Amino acid sequence: MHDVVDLRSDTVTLPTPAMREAMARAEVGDDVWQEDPTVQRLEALAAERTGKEAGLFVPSGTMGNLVSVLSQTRPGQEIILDLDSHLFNFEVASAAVIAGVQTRPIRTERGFLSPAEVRDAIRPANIHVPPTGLVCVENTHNRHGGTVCTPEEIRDVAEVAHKTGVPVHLDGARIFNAAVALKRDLREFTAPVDSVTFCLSKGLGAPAGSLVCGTREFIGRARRWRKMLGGGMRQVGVLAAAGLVALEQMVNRLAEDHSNARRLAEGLAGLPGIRIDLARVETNIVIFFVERPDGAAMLVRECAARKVKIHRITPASIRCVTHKDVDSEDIDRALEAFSEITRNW
Ligand code: TLP
Repeated sequence: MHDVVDLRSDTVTLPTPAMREAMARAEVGDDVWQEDPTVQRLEALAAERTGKEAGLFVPSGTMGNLVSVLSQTRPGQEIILDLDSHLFNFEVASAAVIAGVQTRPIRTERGFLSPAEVRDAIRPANIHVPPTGLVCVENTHNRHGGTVCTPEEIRDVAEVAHKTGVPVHLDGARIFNAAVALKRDLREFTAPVDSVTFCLSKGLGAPAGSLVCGTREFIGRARRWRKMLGGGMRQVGVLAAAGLVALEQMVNRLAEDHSNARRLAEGLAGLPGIRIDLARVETNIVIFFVERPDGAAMLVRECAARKVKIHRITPASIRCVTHKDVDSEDIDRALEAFSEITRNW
């Protein structure tokens, strides 16, 4: 039970005592000179977990995606992604501004492009058009409510892209949620793709940091781009130490967040003026619609007055994200607040 129930995002998670302990004891060195042993351990562990040759520690998921796009494409190319993807919507147009690529967003049902959609979107060799440089997949999918793409679906999409020589990047900010939800090995999700970013600072609870993984050659390029973007940090083993604890101790417990999300969603489904598709609640994200004019803003306000924080993502919809700092009593409190507010409207 917590004083404030913060369901705005899993990015609000606080480091665990084991993380703080590990951070205090971390052996460090200058990571730009590749002399930080803790960062090297984290990068090696990330590479092993994703089944890739090498890993690179970056400050954020946003930088992880950007260095991946920069390392996989050339300016003037086009990247194919889902219309609601994080990369297209919430990374400040970095792919366009910094990588100089054109984005080709495709509207999808659950956040995942089908092999046929990818095939149709890949550009033919023609003097008028930008060559396709990359296909991006986001798993789990944030704006579609934490939906999960299976390893087979990723494989089929990658097969189409690879046939025309186009690499695939996985924005796996929450890929561990996907692996835990489907009870599959992480490597099954990452094997078909050429590069992957995953985050330590969301459900896994570390204070900061993401990893980019891929071939040694790709990571070499990504390391240079990271430096250019100002992401070369020095004694950053203090952060990597928390990341190691995140990978070693915090993955399996994500199942708890998924069951809390399910309970929250089922409770919401019974309330007047709330519309929710329970079939979409597959991991730790719950998106629902408020069928009252100005209802979403009002719900955010009224919940805040009851010490429950939620996030309005459109004028009519709300996102709640469960995480390690929300327990089942907190879910009950949030549901009580929702039920009290909706009873009176
Ligand atoms: N998502 C954040 C916000 O930026 C919306 C959140 O609260 O969910 N990929 C995906 C799928 C993400 O959800 C996020 C963060 C990122 C990349 C970027 O990671 P950071 O915040 O570390 O730059």
